[in-house]
Amino acid sequence: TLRALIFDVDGTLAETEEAHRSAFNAAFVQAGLDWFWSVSLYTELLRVTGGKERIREYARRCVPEWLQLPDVDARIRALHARKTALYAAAVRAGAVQLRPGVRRLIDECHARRVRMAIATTTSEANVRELLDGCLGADPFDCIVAGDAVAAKKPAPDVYVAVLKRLDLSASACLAIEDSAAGLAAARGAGIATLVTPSAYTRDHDFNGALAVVPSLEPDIHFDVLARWHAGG
Ligand code: XBP
Ligand code: MG
Repeated sequence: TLRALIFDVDGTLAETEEAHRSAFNAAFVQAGLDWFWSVSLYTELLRVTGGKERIREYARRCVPEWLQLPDVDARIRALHARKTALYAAAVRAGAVQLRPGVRRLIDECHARRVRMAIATTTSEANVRELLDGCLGADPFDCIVAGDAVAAKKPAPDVYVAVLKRLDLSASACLAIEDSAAGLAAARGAGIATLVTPSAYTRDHDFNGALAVVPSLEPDIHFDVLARWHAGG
């Protein structure tokens, strides 16, 4: 039986990536860099999960000489800290909303005493900003963030950590993801996965998903997920 839903955050609970992209670009300006991530470039860069890892990947591709600076790790950390502060301010200003059906599905789980958790690549601070701003409550048993584990998605680490924190087996859970990396992470931990592609992940390959639906609304009720999860 289905005992818990495990949610991804970016792209799944909310379309956050435009706010992330704007925050990256503003951080570059503030740091005096003439870097700019367009929608099409960001679509490619998103295949590298994690903001710090994404900055490094961009530099590797487009400004390799920058990577030769002696204190490059500290520069990446500082850039990313600046980006995180800008992102938090944007979320507080109302720049992101929950995707359709998310609040309803959370309420359904709550009413049925189905447990809920978060498995994300972003930071716990970013998740808390989003929950405070969009949900006004924290219905999740646990939140496992990218920097809390050894390897980010597509590695299964965040999902393995969530299963341990919930003290549930993979077969008792269902993950909800929006990206190929997220799907690989959940599947790597043995968890059946529903995919709701987001604006930036429509072209990803979702082979191996339990189902792929454009949105949780109007059809994806908890009872539907429980039936799919049971194989019926
Ligand atoms: C989300 C990410 C994150 C966000 C930015 O992946 O890859 O890096 O884009 O957040 P997923 P940070 O939805 O698969 O968890 O800058 O805090 O990393
Ligand atoms: Mg995601």
